[in-house]
Amino acid sequence: MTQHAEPEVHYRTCNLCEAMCGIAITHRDGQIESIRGDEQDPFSRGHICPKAVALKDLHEDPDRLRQPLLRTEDGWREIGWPEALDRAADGLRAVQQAHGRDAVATYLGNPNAHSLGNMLFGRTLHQALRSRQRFSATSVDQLPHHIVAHHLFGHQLRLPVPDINRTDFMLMLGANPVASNGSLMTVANVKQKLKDILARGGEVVVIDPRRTETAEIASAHHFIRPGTDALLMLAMLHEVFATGRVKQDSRALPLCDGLDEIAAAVADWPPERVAAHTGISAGVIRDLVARFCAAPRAVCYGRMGVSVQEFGLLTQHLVTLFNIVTGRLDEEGGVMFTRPAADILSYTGPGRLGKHHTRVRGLPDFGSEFPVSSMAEEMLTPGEGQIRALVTVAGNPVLSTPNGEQLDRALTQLDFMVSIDFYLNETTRHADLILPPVGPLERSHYDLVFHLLAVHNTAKYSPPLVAPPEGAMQDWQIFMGLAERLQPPRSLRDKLTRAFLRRGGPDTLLAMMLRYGPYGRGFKPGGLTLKKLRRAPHGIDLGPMTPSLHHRKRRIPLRPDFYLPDIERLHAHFFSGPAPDADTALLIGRRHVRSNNSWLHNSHRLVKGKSRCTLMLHPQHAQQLGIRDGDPVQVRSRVGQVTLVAEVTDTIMPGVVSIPHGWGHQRDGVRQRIAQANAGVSVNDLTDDQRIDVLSGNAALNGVPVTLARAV
Ligand SMILES: Nc1nc2c(c(=O)[nH]1)N[C@H]1C(S)=C(S)[C@@H](COP(=O)(O)OP(=O)(O)OC[C@H]3O[C@@H](n4cnc5c(=O)[nH]c(N)nc54)[C@H](O)[C@@H]3O)O[C@H]1N2
Ligand SMILES: Nc1nc2c(c(=O)[nH]1)N[C@H]1C(S)=C(S)[C@@H](COP(=O)(O)OP(=O)(O)OC[C@H]3O[C@@H](n4cnc5c(=O)[nH]c(N)nc54)[C@H](O)[C@@H]3O)O[C@H]1N2
Ligand code: SF4
Ligand SMILES: [Mo]
Repeated sequence: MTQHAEPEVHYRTCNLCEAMCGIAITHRDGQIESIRGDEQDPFSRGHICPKAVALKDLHEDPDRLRQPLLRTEDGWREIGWPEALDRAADGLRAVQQAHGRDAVATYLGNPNAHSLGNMLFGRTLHQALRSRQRFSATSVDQLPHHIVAHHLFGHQLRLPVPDINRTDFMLMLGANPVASNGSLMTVANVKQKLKDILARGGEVVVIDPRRTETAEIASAHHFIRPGTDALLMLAMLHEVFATGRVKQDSRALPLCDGLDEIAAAVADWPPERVAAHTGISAGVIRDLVARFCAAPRAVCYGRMGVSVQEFGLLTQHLVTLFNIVTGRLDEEGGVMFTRPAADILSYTGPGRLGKHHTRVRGLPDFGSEFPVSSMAEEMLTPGEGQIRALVTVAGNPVLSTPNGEQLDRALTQLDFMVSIDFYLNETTRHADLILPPVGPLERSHYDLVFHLLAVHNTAKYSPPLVAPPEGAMQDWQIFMGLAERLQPPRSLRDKLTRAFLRRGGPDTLLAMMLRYGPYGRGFKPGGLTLKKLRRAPHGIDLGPMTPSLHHRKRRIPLRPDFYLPDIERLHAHFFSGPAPDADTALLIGRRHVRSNNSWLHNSHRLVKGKSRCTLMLHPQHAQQLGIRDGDPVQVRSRVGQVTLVAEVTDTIMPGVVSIPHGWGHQRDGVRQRIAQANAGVSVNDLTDDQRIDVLSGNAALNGVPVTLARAV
């Protein structure tokens, strides 16, 4: 390489959120000059959001760790990789030898899903530890979606995706894609796609306790009282049956078993019954159903906001049923299944619910993971089976899981902790060792997960922008390094497999998956291969989603036996439980396009300007409490309290308040200078680990009862 290299353009996919935007990075010898949207990317066609440029900040961030850190009495000390891996394995082994395998837990955070190596090699780490105590961010997010997919479609990852490109009516509950850029619906430039629906004469209807950025561009928005979406969906289903709008001649309905029981169950739920609880009038509900059913192509999309509530799983099931009975499953413009080039479904188990239960609260596992709401109590409650050590990978559960303060405390009591992460943050500051992988531009990229969830089939591979520094390790190499020390190969076969994996890495596995995927032809010529993808740096178009259910000759069990009893719980909760206290407000979260969970706050260009970590409340509500815009407000819940600035706005439903998550960087020992200067407070110091959806174990982060007072 010469010192005065010519600028080069590197094409890749942004890995920061689910939208899979193609980016073009101009650089000289790896020094980034600019990042812009790649117009030739067949999926995103030039779209990017403000976060893409933060990839440069992340790449260059002096606070990003590049060398393993060992905790010593005099503070952190940088050490070499072999020593770090030896120490990490020794520490984990010692805990397992003294207290059993399950004494070591793992927590996998969100960025794992955005990394090819982590997706393919995560199992290496789990197999080496052989512990049942596995947790992840899934149970503070989309666990209900996986369980419904597992029950109805036979695999936790067979997730139906809204066909936003071709629909005429999009009904959205608990999603704010204009801020989040879409979720379990990978779509670039979602704002334009929603506008396109309106432009072709269609409708976009948003059901949300806040008039969000998405609601602002929708044709209609209705406030809903947090946590009542299951009631609304029951009434909507009632209306479909009561008015004879069940679409018998659709593709999916004849495949379903259990529809009669469902019809009988919703018969008791006319819209009048739920109007007061939801805050949506019977007339609006009836009209909504009529318009939805009349639209040639329509889709109901329920996301994060309805997963993370006390009836999250029931709600997601009812959303899916609503799409089925109105003839929108597996139909153009409804919800459809994708055909990704690398078939991750066959690489992953179908999922199983309740094979094991947690020790303290008896919560079910799903897909061999326990609900993360139970992680702290499993550390704090003494006895056989107590968690005494933890490995975190790409996660920040102190800020991202309910009752973060309790977890913060629990982590100080562990015998040993290892964090695989490139930041010293609120969680990793408790580790004995931090093992930092290379940054995202220093590794190859292929979206195993998000191609699966994408509204249009494409495939794209990106090589690393720059080679990682000498000796640096990727996540998957760290997993292998630990596995080799924890479980030395026992047979020649083991040795050979490991050698193959170590040499080939994720790219070799990807190449095989492509060859044997739906567009591959094995080793015969003509199929889709990694070599072909390497020659197409913008990615390749594989066409729109197509109907697929009829190919599978499989029935769809609607599982009334599992879901209908939860309607009784719903009934008891809303109709025979104690009336809500007049002084309590209901807390919900929110996302902002310049933020990304807890970990992009160290980019000046993303956090600059007015603090976004505010408490939103309605003017009437504020007036009752004597709170004015800009006042400090103390917010209390069963588990904790925080003080932050009020943002008085009529975009939120009266009686509801909103705080974004991922903030609260004031904790001692964090090393992210820009984030610390823009600390905010953590909403998860208010959310309650005991508030869960008991059917799935998912955290109920929304609708948390809180009280407010002007702080003095
Ligand atoms: N900019 C940005 N983008 C992101 C992220 C980020 O942090 N920042 N995070 C990424 C991740 S990990 C995910 S999972 C996705 C999530 O993406 P989305 O699923 O779009 O989630 P949110 O943007 O949080 O929107 C959830 C909405 O639910 C509403 N809501 C809250 N409670 C209720 C309720 O009881 N009923 C109804 N109907 N609505 C309710 C909230 O007001 C909010 O508008 O975003 C991803 N993209
Ligand atoms: N109250 C409330 N809480 C929420 C939410 C909410 O809406 N409201 N949203 C929930 C949702 S949807 C999610 S997904 C979770 C997210 O929860 P987590 O996944 O626990 O948290 P993140 O903030 O995504 O933390 C990601 C961590 O990964 C590190 N990292 C980034 N890239 C890599 C990498 O390639 N390798 C490694 N090893 N580390 C990396 C970052 O430094 C950071 O420490 O939060 C949840 N918590
Ligand atoms: S929308 Fe998501 S994928 Fe696209 S540029 Fe922004 S962060 Fe990256
Ligand atoms: Mo998420």
